[in-house]
Amino acid sequence: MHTDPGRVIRAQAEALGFTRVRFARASDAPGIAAYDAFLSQGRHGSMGWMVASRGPRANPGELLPGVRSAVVLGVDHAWPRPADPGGLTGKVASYAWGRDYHNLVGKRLRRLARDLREALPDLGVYWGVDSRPLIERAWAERSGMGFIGRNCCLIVPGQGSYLFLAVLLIDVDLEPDLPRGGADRHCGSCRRCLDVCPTDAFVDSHQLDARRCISYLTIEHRGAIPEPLRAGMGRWVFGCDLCQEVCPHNHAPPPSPEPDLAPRPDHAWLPLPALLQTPDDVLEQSLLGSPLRRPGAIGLKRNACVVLGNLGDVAAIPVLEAQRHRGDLVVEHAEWALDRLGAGS
Ligand code: B12
Ligand code: SF4
Ligand code: SF4
Repeated sequence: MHTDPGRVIRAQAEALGFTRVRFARASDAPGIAAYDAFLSQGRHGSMGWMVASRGPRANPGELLPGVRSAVVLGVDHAWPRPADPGGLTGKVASYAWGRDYHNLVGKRLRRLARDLREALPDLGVYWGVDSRPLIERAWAERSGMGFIGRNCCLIVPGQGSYLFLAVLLIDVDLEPDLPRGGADRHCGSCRRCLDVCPTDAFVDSHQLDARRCISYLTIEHRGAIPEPLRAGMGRWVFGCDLCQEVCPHNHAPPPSPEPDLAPRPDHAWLPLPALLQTPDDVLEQSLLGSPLRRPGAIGLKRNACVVLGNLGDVAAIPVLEAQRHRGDLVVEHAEWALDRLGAGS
């Protein structure tokens, strides 16, 4: 058995395909002041779980009694965007082109935790990716993996933000890696992300109102998309990458080593008429194992109607009219799109 837990953990994490491995002290939780400010302004919208899970986000000891250190892990996911097929297609955020990262990273974390318990039998471990109560970007910032850009993303200077984050808490001390300093040091006078956001979701640098963010509206939000924000969605049918696409740190991201994250056919640009014509259950079945499944068939069809309205192509009229028989919120979004195309009833 190796005696230095840091070396064991780093070696095992790298062997499992984590492209970035950093350590941070975990005596308290980073980022909780920003988190509380976000909640107190209601910027989480309908993501009520963010309120419910505030406690353990602030106190990692609730997740792992005796916690001492955090292992912050990253997986690069950048693949080149497939060429725009044009026509009646909608744009998908790049993180969602391939296999669902919750599965991919989650499986690896489970394996890592198991391997570590074998190598270091007394080790206490708690791990999470995305859905567990950990403010991952703040942990990543503390570990020096990168800095928080004005666009709120964790950016590795010069290598960009196209990476998934995960955190593993452990109950032994590790030599912490150092943070990279103040956020402004790396954004300088650049404000491209703040200027490009089509729905004005940034309240200020490092502060997002999720209720206005296309990512929230198209993925997390379950009801109608507020009308004033629909035109700003443009072609984004699932998520949005604009504030990352314009970032100079993302001009040449390291290519992802994960074939599973490569774009699946039609998953970077969704063919919208086909999506609307597919029965809901068949659509959901076809998206098993993809992040695209999260909004459900109704959410995806709602989004597709908005994008078809924004595309301004009258070829979409028949497929939008065919939604009128539905008894859910897709109908109202189809009517909105038809109005925009000059074909309202
Ligand atoms: C809720 C959520 C969302 C919400 C709200 C996003 C938000 N900005 O708060 C919505 C649905 C809008 C969303 C969108 C996206 N998300 Co999201 N999301 C989350 C989730 C589950 C929680 C985030 C959270 O707690 N937000 C509350 C705010 C206050 O916290 P925060 O932004 O994470 O971090 C702040 C604090 O840490 C504080 N802070 C801490 N230390 C420091 C230090 C300094 C110097 C400063 C100034 C600030 C600061 O400022 C940070 C920035 O606001 C995390 C996973 C997780 N468990 O953390 C993923 C996560 C943040 N999302 C992720 C991704 C990929 C996205 C999208 C890019 C997806 C897309 N393409 O559509 C967009 C990006 C939108 C954007 N510009 O932020 C990745 C980010 C990877 C990265 N490199 O940053 C995460 C980490 C998931 C993962 N496991 O990889 N997301
Ligand atoms: S993801 Fe898109 S909508 Fe959300 S803040 Fe960034 S640019 Fe704005
Ligand atoms: S676009 Fe500019 S301001 Fe925004 S995160 Fe990147 S460097 Fe910072």
